[in-house]
Amino acid sequence: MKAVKTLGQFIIEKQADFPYAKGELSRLLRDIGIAAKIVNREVNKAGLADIIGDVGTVNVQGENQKKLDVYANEQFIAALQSGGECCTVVSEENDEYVYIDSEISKNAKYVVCIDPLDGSSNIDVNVGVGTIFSIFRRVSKDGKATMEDVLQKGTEQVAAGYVVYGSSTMLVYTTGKGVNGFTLDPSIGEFCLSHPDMQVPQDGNIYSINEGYYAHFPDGIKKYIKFCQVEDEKTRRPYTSRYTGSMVADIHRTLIKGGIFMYPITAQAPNGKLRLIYECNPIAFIVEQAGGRATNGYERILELEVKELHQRSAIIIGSTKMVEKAEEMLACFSPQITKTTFEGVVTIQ
Ligand code: P6P
Repeated sequence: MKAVKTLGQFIIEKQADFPYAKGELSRLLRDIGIAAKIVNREVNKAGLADIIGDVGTVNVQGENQKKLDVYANEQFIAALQSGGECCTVVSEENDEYVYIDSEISKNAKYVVCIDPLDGSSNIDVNVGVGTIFSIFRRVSKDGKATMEDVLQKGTEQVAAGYVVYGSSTMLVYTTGKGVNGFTLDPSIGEFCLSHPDMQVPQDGNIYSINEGYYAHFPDGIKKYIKFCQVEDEKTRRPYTSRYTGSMVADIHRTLIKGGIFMYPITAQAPNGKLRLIYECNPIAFIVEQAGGRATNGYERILELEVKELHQRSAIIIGSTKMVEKAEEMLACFSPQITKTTFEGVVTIQ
């Protein structure tokens, strides 16, 4: 009978990978794990407790805030505040970054960027939702955090992860040395190592995109969708289409089964819909660490310039061979959109 290894035991075991770290990152990851268990408890009973339904307020994205969004945001920020390892939080639910100027946190080493409850529009219909987090070391030495601390490139992340509240609750994270998945065992209230050293299959046959926007996609994406649908036994086409409307659920399936997830630029979202700092960057870090590929169709996500807290980006991510094929179609059929920046589409002749 294999011994159970909890998230806490695993983090301490791996601490040796970071000689410079005196345990702060380990404690920070454990703080996030604790908040995830608290949020999980509420997500699991959302249908029962009077905790779903719109608060009536609207977040910076212009989306109705559901009570569980607000609750999850409060829980993660509270856990980070009491943990004392994080000096600043960037959250989808907060217009500005939150500097934690308490005695134990104000000079802490780490910045945490978080989407506390991604896919929350699915809560009412019981489809998997998730939390996404990204961890940086602060750039400024101490005192109030600056924009330089919060607008760091994806390549600067020291850790990233997500929690998927689905048929089971899993926490998946990386610190730059591979990706490991932990499943919550409610009987002991611990995340237990269930998916060691996760690897994205190099190729796959599942494509994931909201085809409702087909008319507004760049030609290269339209061509790639048609490529996925062509009958061709040798390349296992037509591929299967799977799209839940919850990025974490779609990415988790892609990590395990292979495939490609795409949220390209559209007429309504000329810079893409998903947010760079607390959705695209952490997910890209995880997928690359698991041997996959993550671009905006033209450039590596982790290399994108970060100019605004709630900056959006297109994302094409998953099995390397499938992402490369989509990029090839974009280069061939949508060359005019060779680089999208925060200011909108830059057309280079
Ligand atoms: P659409 C959820 O709102 C989210 O941010 C991601 O989790 C998801 O992949 C995407 O938006 C769904 O967007 O436009 O297809 O409903």
